[in-house]
Amino acid sequence: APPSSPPETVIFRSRLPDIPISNHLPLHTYCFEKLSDFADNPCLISGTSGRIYTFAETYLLSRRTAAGLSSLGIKHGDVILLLLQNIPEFAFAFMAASFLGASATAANPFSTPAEIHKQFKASGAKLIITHSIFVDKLQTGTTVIAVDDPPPDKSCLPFTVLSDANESEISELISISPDDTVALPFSSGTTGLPKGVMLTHRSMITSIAQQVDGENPNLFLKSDDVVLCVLPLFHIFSLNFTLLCSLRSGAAVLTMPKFEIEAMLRLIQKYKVTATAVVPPLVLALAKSPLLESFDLNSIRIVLSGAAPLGKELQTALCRRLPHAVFGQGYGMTEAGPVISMCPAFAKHPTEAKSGSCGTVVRNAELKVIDTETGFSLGRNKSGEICIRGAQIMKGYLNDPEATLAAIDVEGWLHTGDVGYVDDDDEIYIVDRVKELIKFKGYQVPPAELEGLLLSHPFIADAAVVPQNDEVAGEVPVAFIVRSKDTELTEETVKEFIAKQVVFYKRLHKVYFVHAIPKSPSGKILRKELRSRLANASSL
Ligand code: 4UV
Repeated sequence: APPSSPPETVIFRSRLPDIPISNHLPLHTYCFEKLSDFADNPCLISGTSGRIYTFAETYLLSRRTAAGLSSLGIKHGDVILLLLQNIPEFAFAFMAASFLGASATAANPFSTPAEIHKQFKASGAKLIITHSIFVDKLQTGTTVIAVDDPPPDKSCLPFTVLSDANESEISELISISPDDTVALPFSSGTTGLPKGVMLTHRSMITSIAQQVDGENPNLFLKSDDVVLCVLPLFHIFSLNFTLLCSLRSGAAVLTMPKFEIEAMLRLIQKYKVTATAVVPPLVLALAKSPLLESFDLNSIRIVLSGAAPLGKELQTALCRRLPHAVFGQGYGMTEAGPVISMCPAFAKHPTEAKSGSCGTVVRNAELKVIDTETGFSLGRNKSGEICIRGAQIMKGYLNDPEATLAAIDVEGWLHTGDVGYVDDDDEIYIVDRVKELIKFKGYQVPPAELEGLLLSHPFIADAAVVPQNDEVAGEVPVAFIVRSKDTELTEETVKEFIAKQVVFYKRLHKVYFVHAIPKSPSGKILRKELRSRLANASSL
């Protein structure tokens, strides 16, 4: 054959066999399917108040919350916005939306009013659930429910309007299709602005089952596990692994509203935490903190790192400090449902995973690696763009068929924008990214959003934002800027201009003034060139 004809597609699969997955069910039915096995076990533990909700109580409160939402007019197909830190009410509200055939979109409560409003508008949300301290960030005219005592002068309702509702009033007539959206996280994907990612009942169940179902689950969680929920539930990693995989498995979830190392170690010791999801900066904090010596952390058996690349040295350093734990990585992407690969050493019958690998592709899914230039499929040990296919991936972007088509091709492959390879043992390694996305401590920073803000400044003629490597955050956003003719503009002014408008992790860390932004003939910013200028500091 001529050299240019496409080679046969090499498809990589899990080391584990496929399993039957009950993805015809609604998500809440699936998550509470084995309720009677552990009804009286702890399900949600509030790390702040110490209040414990059993599985039976969690189920009841989720249904009451659904009845309350329904009485406020929320119905099948509607969206509610959760602006919450990690607290048990997050779980009640999320499951409640599922009961109604509605969906939940969650945002970072530390976002600016403008950022929240954008997501509120784009998602078409009908109601917001938040903490009273964040009510001032919201525009009036929406139904707002505060989980704590609502401020007296504000027109918001207390959470009891939901949690005291009569669960028997949920309509029996709601018919939920597996293809209905149940979660609507926002992600910028491989390009552009944040978009609503439609994760359906089918996709979420598939993703959870790929991890915790079957005779030999890839991620073995048990009903006596206590899972620490310190990563924010508004991000898909924590929502999927910490909350939903635990609900399905009968494990308890210990919620912590914000990361603080000493408080976290105290909670791990007190509740004998057995599993936790972490991001690389948290691993760094744990590996370096002298406080670790003062606490008994021997209960921990699973530490799952994800959302950003984890250095081998860091992995080794933490392993040394937590000798009883299995430490491995998962690799995911919001649009992928989210889990793409998982450490096989977390399985009930574990197999080895090498340091630095992101594990093997999840079961009931297919993964391929393609040449970034030709799109041709690549074999083992060759780096290219990772693509994933299976029932777990998103239905598409909300109200954006064009972006959906660019993300998922006609054969059903989701193109991740991540560059990686699969080795001889089926283990996956991520080595680079061809997409625009910047990850600050695992948080998404979409360059297009910052570039849009920069271009709105009267003294800025052109701008590009790219990642710069950073020891603590992994990456930080930095800007290249072309000043408008005859204007004065300092680095500080630019940084402040952005800082006022965005959540803390999107702030610019450096501004480089240049004469022109390098672009392709079609006008695309040549980000690779800017990144290599950063790597080669003398060319700045
Ligand atoms: O869309 P997103 O913010 O989504 C995530 C989801 C991560 C995970 C990880 C393990 C799980 O078990 C799980 O449930 C969810 O981060 O960002 C997606 C991009 O983050 C980078 C990569 O560029 C993705 O496309 N990323 C995520 N995990 C890793 C990673 C990793 N382990 N190593 C390197 N990069």
